[in-house]
Amino acid sequence: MTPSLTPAPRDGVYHRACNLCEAICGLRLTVQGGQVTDVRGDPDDPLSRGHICPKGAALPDLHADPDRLTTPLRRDGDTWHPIAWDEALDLVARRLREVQAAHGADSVATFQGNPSVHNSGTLLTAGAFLKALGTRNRYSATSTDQLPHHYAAAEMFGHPLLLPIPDVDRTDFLLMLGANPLASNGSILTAPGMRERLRAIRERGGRVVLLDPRRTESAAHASEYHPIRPGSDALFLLALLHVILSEGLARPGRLAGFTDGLGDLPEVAAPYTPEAVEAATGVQAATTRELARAFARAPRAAAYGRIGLSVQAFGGLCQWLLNTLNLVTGNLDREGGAMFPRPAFDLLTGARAGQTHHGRWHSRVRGLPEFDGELPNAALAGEILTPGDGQICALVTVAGNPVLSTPGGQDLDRALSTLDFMVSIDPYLNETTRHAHVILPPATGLEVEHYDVIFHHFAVRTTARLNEPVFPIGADQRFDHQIFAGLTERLTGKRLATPGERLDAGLRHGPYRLSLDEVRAHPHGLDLGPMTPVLPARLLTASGRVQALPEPMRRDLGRLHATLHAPVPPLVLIGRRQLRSNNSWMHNTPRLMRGPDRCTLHLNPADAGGLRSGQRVQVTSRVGQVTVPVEITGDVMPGVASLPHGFGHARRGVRLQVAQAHAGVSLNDLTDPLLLDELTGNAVLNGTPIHIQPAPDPAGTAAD
Ligand SMILES: Nc1nc2c(c(=O)[nH]1)N[C@H]1C(S)=C(S)[C@@H](COP(=O)(O)OP(=O)(O)OC[C@H]3O[C@@H](n4cnc5c(=O)[nH]c(N)nc54)[C@H](O)[C@@H]3O)O[C@H]1N2
Ligand SMILES: Nc1nc2c(c(=O)[nH]1)N[C@H]1C(S)=C(S)[C@@H](COP(=O)(O)OP(=O)(O)OC[C@H]3O[C@@H](n4cnc5c(=O)[nH]c(N)nc54)[C@H](O)[C@@H]3O)O[C@H]1N2
Ligand code: SF4
Ligand SMILES: [Mo]
Repeated sequence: MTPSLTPAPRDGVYHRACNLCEAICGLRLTVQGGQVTDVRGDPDDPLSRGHICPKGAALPDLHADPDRLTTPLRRDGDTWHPIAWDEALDLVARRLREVQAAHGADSVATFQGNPSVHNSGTLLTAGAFLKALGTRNRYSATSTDQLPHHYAAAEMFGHPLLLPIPDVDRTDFLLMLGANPLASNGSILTAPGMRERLRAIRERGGRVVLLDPRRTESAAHASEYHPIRPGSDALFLLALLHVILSEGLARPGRLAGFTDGLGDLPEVAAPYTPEAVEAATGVQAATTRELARAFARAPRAAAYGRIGLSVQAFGGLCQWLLNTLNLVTGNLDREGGAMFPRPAFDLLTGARAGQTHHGRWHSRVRGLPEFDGELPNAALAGEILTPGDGQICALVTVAGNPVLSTPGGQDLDRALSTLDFMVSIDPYLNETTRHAHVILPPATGLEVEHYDVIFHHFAVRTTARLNEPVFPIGADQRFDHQIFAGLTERLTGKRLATPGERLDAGLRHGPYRLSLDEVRAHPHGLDLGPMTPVLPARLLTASGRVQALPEPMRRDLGRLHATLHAPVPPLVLIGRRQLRSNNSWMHNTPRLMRGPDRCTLHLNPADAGGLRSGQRVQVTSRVGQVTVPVEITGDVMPGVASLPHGFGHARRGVRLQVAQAHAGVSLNDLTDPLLLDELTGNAVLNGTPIHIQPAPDPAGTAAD
């Protein structure tokens, strides 16, 4: 079916931020003859200062994409029929209520994916709809991403969003683990143009140290790079802490006046000498010792770790330890250290101590605890497939593609085909939404008015920017917020506040007492200055004090200690983000897919056996098997292989022509849903034990 043509934009120059990733770069778009003829970085954006990446330039392509859906679709067997919006919303509300009436409120599950935080309309309205459903089966990308950051923040500072952000523009020492901002453009670190920001640290005499199992694109812009064994970072961080504490290098300064638990840290770190962790981490003891001393002595230093430290078995401990390193060296809440942004729309306005909960309920099958109202998404397939009271019979997905993005994706793929009802609010017919009975496709990208509610909370500089739409929408299109308002009204009879009303109220009550109109009047963004210290006033712990050694972390150390002498699997698999990719989507954009296929397995020469680059290999894990071309490279350390996530588009019924031509395989057909960071419930997506063998020769001439 051909999508309806969306109306052409007016000619002119538009300024708005790219909403594809956390860098939120200001863009300058020129429209001539109804076409976007030029996209470049906006040099007047006070945060991004002209930065742009290839994805930002490809943003207008979404609108020309013939596979993008604009009208609701209803599935009848394998056939999709367009239906009218009112009919679609009525049908969805009725079916969800029917399932809940028959099987209970929790029989409907919800999954919210990554772009729902990149669209303020979705962010500010989806919650009310999900709440109206009243289900405890809520899932989101959080538990395959940054749950350990939130967990550590809640335990130490009292709120999941009190996330310390490395003040990269003023630091003298950036210690970075498991992050690749040159490919990802930064995460829980909104600092567009990290290449220049890293160069500036080096040019002012500072030091950038990177630890990663792979010599990444970011390694080239660091002062030094050290390989580290996947999943061993908590041991390494404890060894740093041990050196700092045992050599009298700790100087928490002002923070000591409102921090509990500092006195217990030396004993906790005692077993983890650099020598004791050397074998497990692969980092030489002398290196660890030198790094600890230099970090502690640097005038201003920040320790930062992202996905690589989060989607692993000790994610919660890693994020606690990073915060603790910053804390004991006096770098927390200090310029050039790790600081807490205070954005103009501040989600902490009105927050009270003790509101975050953990373990109030548990998943039915595996007994996994909720965190802040959500269950680990590694549990979702099992909850659908396991019969009994409380089984999930219906699913709502919002801006997510969990078949490709969650561990053991092929189980979920199978599970989704058994549901009584599924609805996806998503502009594409992809690996997940193909299982839906109804797809409600929202307007997206440059069509949407957007304010970055979330990412200003992670930004190295406080700015505020309202992004006006470039493309008008057609009469048959709807925004996410209209879809959620329509569904909520049908379920509750209540009208939802519009995103504009919510934004205006939030800005007025925020720390700068702005209004939406004031922000709108600054099309390049309003500059509100650098981060400033906010503790102890911003703390939301019950005690009103920082907790340096939360009890759940102390307890979890036993689990970590057991790994010190555990056998190391011969080969483990990690992920690989790529600049021209965006999780599981944007693979349908021809200009981003040019060049050789990128879904390849990187393997160190020491692990290659007789394999040659280009040869196809079977990769097998406990849960699955895929066949991919191999690339032999010294960039991954021995014993580690790497494969990008978000591919695997060859599934039947998917409507993504370009992506299907570069289908690749899904990394998450290999990741194991049984492996979790037991402390937080986050999925373990890196460090998966695998073995490889040459793929059988298609011509049948292979030895076996
Ligand atoms: N093995 C492995 N797995 C991973 C990761 C990894 O590093 N390794 N990374 C994890 C991380 S960090 C994340 S965040 C997740 C991401 O995984 P998901 O949260 O599942 O998100 P995406 O794969 O980005 O899929 C986004 C979906 O949103 C739709 N969409 C785009 N724009 C809009 C919009 O404006 N409105 C609506 N309603 N829908 C929209 C797209 O069509 C697409 O279907 O993957 C995780 N999975
Ligand atoms: N181009 C592009 N940009 C993106 C995305 C995308 O898909 N494409 N996704 C966006 C999203 S949703 C997110 S959450 C961010 C993520 O942002 P980042 O975390 O910066 O992204 P990654 O490139 O996955 O970096 C993680 C690094 O951890 C390393 N690693 C893996 N296992 C371990 C380990 O056990 N220990 C250590 N020390 N390192 C390890 C990997 O080799 C990798 O280099 O990126 C965002 N930006
Ligand atoms: S870095 Fe991120 S926000 Fe900036 S242009 Fe690229 S995708 Fe968009
Ligand atoms: Mo993410």
